[in-house]
Amino acid sequence: MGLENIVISGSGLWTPEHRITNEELVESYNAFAEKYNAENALQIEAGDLEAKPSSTAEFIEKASGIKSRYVYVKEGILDPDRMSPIIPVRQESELSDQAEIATIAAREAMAAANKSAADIDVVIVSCAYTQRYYPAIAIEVQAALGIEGFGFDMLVACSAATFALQRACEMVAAGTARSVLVINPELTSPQNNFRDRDSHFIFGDVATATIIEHADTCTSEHSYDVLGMKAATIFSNNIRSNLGYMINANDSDPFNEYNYFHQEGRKVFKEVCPMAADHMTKNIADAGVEFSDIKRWWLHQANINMNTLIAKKLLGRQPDGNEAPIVLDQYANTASAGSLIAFNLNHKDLQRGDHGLICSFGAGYSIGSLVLRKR
Ligand code: CO8
Repeated sequence: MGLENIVISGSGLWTPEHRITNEELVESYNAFAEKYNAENALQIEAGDLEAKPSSTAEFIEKASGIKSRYVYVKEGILDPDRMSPIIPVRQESELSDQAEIATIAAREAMAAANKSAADIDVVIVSCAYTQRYYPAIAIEVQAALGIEGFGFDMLVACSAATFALQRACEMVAAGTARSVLVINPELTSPQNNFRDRDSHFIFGDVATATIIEHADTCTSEHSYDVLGMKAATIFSNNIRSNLGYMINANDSDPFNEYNYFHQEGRKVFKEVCPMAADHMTKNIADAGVEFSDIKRWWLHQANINMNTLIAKKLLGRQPDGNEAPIVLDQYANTASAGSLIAFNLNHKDLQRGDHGLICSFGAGYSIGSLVLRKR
């Protein structure tokens, strides 16, 4: 099965209205740490407990490039006695939180692609976490948008978006769907451990959406031929969350650090950068595209130093201006959505025939990329 005439024809982005700066986050974490250390002074002194070290905004920006992040709900996150957003449980008759943000991004992507609900056959919701196991968030979104056909959820952490886009391309190429709506509602803040100095700054909330269809039906102003796609996974425990339905049977505390996102950041950095660079090089070559023809690199947005290193490995130099756009300074790490935010905000200026590449890398490990050409 070839990839001929499969296109990306629309992109949507939902950005939360609430924003938290590094300074705000550090102030609340440090207040929490001070209080914790005071309350546990005796045990810390006896060596039975470790004192919580303090965080700094300077470290965060230097180590990650992150200056601020958007969050679905800000209330509660900065309260040293709570350190998590306050998101009330919704009635089953109401649209769930994740379906709501997914729907907003989806509508924007559909408008960009000039598609109505009647044109779409499949909805894939693909992200790092879904807020429940069933019914699938995708089916709820499908109903909210009035789409017929079918929907399903997919979880591939940081590569959830690129992997789902590839499955969508295959469906359109196989003729089992006319258009596919892929949505990445990354609601990370409820799983972010704001009490952990090493990771409290990493994540932000966002939703992205993309339409994949056949070139024959495409009427979009900005569309892209998919020339090549690749996915790879290599098992690693270096980025892990153990939160899941076994907690009840394990008698495990759901707020235990083991159940939150945790990582060996240095190891991830060292192991993933060369894998991602090799992966992209191979995808570009297999797509029959000259490396030097890639005008835009929409890279995963986890860490600015990682992106600089990868770009240098690929280009042999620092990327120029908008060649490899960075959005993590404003959005932080948004799991699978990062490369698609970069795409959403930085694709309309490309000219017909220009090439670009979307690439994700992270937990799993998982790496996914698509080589594109503007139509
Ligand atoms: N403030 C001040 N100092 C700090 C802080 C802080 N907040 N945190 C750590 N330090 C200290 C450390 O204790 C250490 O001190 P010392 O040298 O005395 O031991 C020093 O600073 C350096 O620490 P690190 O070596 O840990 O710092 P790094 O330079 O490696 O930076 C990073 C840490 C930013 C985490 C970096 O390693 C990194 O970004 N690595 C790549 C990680 C990555 O890409 N991971 C992917 C994760 S995302 C993903 O896969 C999706 C998961 C699903 C979503 C989850 C949603 C919740």
